[in-house]
Amino acid sequence: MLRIGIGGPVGSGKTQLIERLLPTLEAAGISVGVITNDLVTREDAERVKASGLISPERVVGVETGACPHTAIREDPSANLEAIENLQDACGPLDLVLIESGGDNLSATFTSDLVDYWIYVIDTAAGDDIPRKRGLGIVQCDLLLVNKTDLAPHVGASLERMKQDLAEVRPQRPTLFTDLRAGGADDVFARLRLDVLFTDAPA
Ligand SMILES: Nc1nc2c(ncn2[C@@H]2O[C@H](COP(=O)(O)OP(=O)(O)O)[C@@H](O)[C@H]2O)c(=O)[nH]1
Ligand SMILES: [Mg+2]
Repeated sequence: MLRIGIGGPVGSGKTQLIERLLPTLEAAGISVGVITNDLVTREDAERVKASGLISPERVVGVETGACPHTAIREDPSANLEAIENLQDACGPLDLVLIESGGDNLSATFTSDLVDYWIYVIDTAAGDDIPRKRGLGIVQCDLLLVNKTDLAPHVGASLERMKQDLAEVRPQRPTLFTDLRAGGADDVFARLRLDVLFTDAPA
């Protein structure tokens, strides 16, 4: 079973990414579980459960308490337990998506918890974000710059972000997405290339 982490600041589009990926994963015959981390609620889990995109029993919400990054880095035990429970209840699973509670730009996932991780930022947070070289942006396996549709409205230059990211993470992939209007086909294509070896058509 493959474990993919999804991190990034609050509101960047992490849950939206999951909602966009689920139909594509299902169409590809990939058996999926979802774990969300929220500070003191299970908001995101409830939202995904209610989406109709996945059987509700395949979605688990973890309450992380004070520091969201602790649950994905220093002490992932609550998430590891949630994965085990999901596997017992709904397995065998091919893939578990683990959404981190939104946190600062330095949040990273431990390899004890995930095999691969995606970091999501958005253009509305400013086009100088890549240059700040947060650990999430520099170290993630796949970076998404989401909300490209908002860039013109907030004066963010996608060109500048592209150039900065080529410098900040020269060897690693970045995708620009509009997850509200568009699907996540290019994200799925990238995952297929990097970690999901399926026979699904491109
Ligand atoms: N305009 C626009 N809004 C988006 C996009 N992706 C997500 N959103 C919206 O941004 C808000 C936060 O998204 P969400 O997935 O909940 O963020 P999370 O906190 O990272 O999980 C929601 O209202 C989404 O509908 C996008 O590409 N463009
Ligand atoms: Mg969320």
